[in-house]
Amino acid sequence: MRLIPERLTASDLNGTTIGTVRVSGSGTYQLGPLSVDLNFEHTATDLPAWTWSVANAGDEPVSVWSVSLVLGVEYRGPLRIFRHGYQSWSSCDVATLGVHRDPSLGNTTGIELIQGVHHADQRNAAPDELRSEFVTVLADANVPAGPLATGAIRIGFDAGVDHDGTFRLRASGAERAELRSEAFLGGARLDPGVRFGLHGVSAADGKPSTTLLADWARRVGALGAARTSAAFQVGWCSWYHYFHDVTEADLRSNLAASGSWPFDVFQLDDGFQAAIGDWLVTNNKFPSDLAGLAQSIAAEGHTPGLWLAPFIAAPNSQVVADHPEWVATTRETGGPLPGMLNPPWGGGMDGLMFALDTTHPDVLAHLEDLGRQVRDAGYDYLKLDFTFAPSFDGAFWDPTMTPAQRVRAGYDAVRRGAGEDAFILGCGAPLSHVVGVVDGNRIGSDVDPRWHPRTDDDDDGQGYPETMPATVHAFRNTLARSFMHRSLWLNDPDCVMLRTTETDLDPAAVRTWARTVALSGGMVLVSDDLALLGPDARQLLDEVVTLGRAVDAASLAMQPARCDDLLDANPPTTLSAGGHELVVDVATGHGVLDGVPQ
Ligand code: 9PG
Repeated sequence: MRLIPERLTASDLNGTTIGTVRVSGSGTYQLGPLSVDLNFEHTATDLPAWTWSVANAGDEPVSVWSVSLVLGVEYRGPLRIFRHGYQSWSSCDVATLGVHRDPSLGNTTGIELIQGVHHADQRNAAPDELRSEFVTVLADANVPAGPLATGAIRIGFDAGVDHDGTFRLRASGAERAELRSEAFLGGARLDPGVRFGLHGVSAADGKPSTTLLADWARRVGALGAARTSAAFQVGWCSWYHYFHDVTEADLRSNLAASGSWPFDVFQLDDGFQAAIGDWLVTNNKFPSDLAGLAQSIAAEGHTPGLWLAPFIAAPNSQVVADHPEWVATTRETGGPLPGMLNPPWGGGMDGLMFALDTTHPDVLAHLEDLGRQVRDAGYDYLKLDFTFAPSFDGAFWDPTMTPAQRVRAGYDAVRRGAGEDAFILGCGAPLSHVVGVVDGNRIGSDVDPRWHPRTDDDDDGQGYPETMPATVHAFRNTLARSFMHRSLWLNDPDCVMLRTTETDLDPAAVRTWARTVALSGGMVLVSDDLALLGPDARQLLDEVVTLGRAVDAASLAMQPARCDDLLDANPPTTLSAGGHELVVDVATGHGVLDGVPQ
């Protein structure tokens, strides 16, 4: 396979091409009013690596949608691409050019924001196009199956805090394709005379795919000052047993039973708040206030943890009533910009939430204050959820900021308030935006007390069935993103559920998922009513923690878990770490660890 730089192209907010120019090495290229400085780095291979920037050399502001370097791809078919998902819940898989299609084309609801949840660019992909966010791997017929196979090419952006990086692959002829390396600015306004630094891109080959990805993550983590040194996390989370219905009595009964369990963090999830957006006031299921709950958790010797969705707010929340100007607006009507639809939240518009404008100084001050207040209330562990919301296309107070900068500004504000020593867990987080600000990050969709999605729980024509709550979906991403652990953050594969009653997971699938979490080296949070757990569950957790700690230590020593069939199976089946190997039958959720059926 070969990658050959061919041309630069840029488009504006309307999707109109600003300019396209052939590329012949490093230099300055004019694309209409835009001037792109492109510098190829000399590498040991003949694979491209470059740094670049874009400036507005004209007299008028330009709203830049994207700037791309298009690479020609010469390959022997079929051509596979590792599609890396945009945010925590977005699915990662392997697709074949000409066979699979982009999930945006399967969204028949007409609601573009659904695509915005799972891609940097919320507009439809082209019909023949496959895309991957932040990083990708290409493998052609010359790349055999197997853990030691080489020949694949990995290409990735160095960072994603100032703008997203998207790879788009499409056929261009017989055994010829184009790979567009797109710096996605999302319509950010570039004023005359302003230069915007774009994140560098580099390609590599010569090693197994999983090693190439681990090398990339280490580079990105080092460049982005990733927060990778937090302690191994073991804890409890209220969500996957109680969901929205959690009460203070539920929290307290589990707290009372937690003394003999090896939990540090004890995290209250969604369901305590007066409204989405009104985080400091508890609802009538929680007679105590936040500080009182934290005191009770700390009194049992645990670190209080709290869930927040700080960048969205319910239409009927106090925060929106007090500060309607804090809500981002749509470009079309100037009305409030939707940030999420989740019917159980209600909120005055049947679960439609508004996105806060994280470019507005007052919103950032509010987020900083929120971080400080929850910390002062006693919560040292914060799970920040649905944080993709400010990345949606809309009108924002500061139109020069990109979607990535809007999300990052929100995280940075919460971090300023919460302090350097708070543990911040990203969730629903665009992965590239949060390197260097989160300590942990959810890397897959929600588990559920079942292996497969509910049969009556299809995705209503949204086009993203692999992101529906189901343990198999969390399993898929845990394998696909195992290489990130301790390079970009601590991976949160999502909770283990140990109960064997009040669940549709059979006991073998319970054990398999628990062992998957262990072998990933990632965070271990239990999400059961502890009253349902007996000695078997406790023994399983102890084994998971022991194995998880060992894999985590190896990950810190730059030996993260590997998924050796990442490009060979969909979903992959095999996770290896610390001399152990888990092979899972994804149809049943039953696994074999080191030859022993679970
Ligand atoms: C709380 C939960 C838990 C969970 C998070 C997140 O409507 N939705 O599309 C939707 C997606 C994800 C989701 C909930 C709803 O889960 O991942 O751990 O904190 O929020 O609401």
